[in-house]
Amino acid sequence: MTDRSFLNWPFFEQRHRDHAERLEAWCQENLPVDHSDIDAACRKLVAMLGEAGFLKPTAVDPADPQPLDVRMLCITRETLARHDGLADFAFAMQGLGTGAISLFGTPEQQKWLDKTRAGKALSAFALSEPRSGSDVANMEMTATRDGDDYVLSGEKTWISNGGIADVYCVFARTGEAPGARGISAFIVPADSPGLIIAERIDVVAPHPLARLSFNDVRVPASALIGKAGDGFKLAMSVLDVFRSTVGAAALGFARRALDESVSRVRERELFGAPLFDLQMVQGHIADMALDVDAAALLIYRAAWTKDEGAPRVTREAAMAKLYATDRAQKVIDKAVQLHGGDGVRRGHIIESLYREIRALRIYEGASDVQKVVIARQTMGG
Ligand code: COS
Repeated sequence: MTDRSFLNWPFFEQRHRDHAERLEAWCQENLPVDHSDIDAACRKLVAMLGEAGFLKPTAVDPADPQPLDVRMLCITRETLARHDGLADFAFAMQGLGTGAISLFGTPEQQKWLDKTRAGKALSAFALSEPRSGSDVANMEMTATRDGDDYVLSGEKTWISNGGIADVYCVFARTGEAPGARGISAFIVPADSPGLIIAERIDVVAPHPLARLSFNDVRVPASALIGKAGDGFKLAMSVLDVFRSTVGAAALGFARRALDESVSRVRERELFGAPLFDLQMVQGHIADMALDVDAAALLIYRAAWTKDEGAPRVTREAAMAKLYATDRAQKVIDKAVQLHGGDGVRRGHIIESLYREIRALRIYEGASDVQKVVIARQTMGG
């Protein structure tokens, strides 16, 4: 049985605890889903989560726009990840893909949110390019003003939900200034002429992922999110919200690995006694439990700080993501060790956690970038 005592921490309000209960019960009944067709599984998960009302926290309600509840996002990701990594992915992309529209969209643009919150449209966040991942300010894709339109040309890659999304939030260079100050964000429907799925990318923990090619894709000027030239800050503001939630997903994977390991060392006998009787095994379990709790504290500190109205949580979110993803990797590696051969047996839960966790140290700001962010914030710059 997983430890859920953290829900009593003062970071939470009763609505978070109630939500966690409802979601846990739903997960036990509905997850995991069959992953044999990843695209179909993701579409199904979005529809199921939407129907059950669990996608509502991913975006603001256009009829009653309140700030995003980051604690709710984190609790949801942690819980889903503990049951099914693909369910967490499907949930997370509905939020990341629409984050810019939630935070900066006009009422007209926010009409997309009615669909994504209901699970009737899938969204994606298109920031990275073949030659600019960590160095966002160096992106090459262009959006050129042409009368009442913008024309987008270039490539985006590593785009989660690429190939199955209905709408993309795309960042491109509009040239107001060099570097970070000359980038803008656009809403691009997937069926826009000239938008091509150039390549589907297969990774160790499969999920829909693609390289996209924009061949003179024309969008109306009304597709611009926020002001022209503000795209970099807008992307960073979205990542400020969603980076803590990546940490929360890692926390869910780590908690599952810990839970499985606790059962394993209780049940498995070695040298005539339970595995847990070995002090070296007790050391592993202690390290894992400590890493899980410390990660949870950083994640829910960041989420609470944002929910309390802090305009930026760049430092807190970077710490939460860096620590939770790096430590979850270690927790899961220990779980593999404690499970012996089963830990690497294809299809075993620990084997799938081992594959799932790795990408989280790379996407939405690699661990190395988080260190740069934390160091700069600590130095006051
Ligand atoms: N919120 C709001 N504004 C922010 C911000 C944030 N979190 N972070 C930076 N800004 C602002 C800065 O204040 C600065 O504004 P001014 O020009 O008015 O001074 C501007 O944005 C540029 O910031 P900075 O100089 O720090 O930009 P850098 O090019 O040095 O970028 C890093 C710094 C590396 C931190 C940034 O590019 C980054 O986070 N990279 C990782 C991106 C990522 O997550 N990629 C994965 C894609 S999603 S899977």
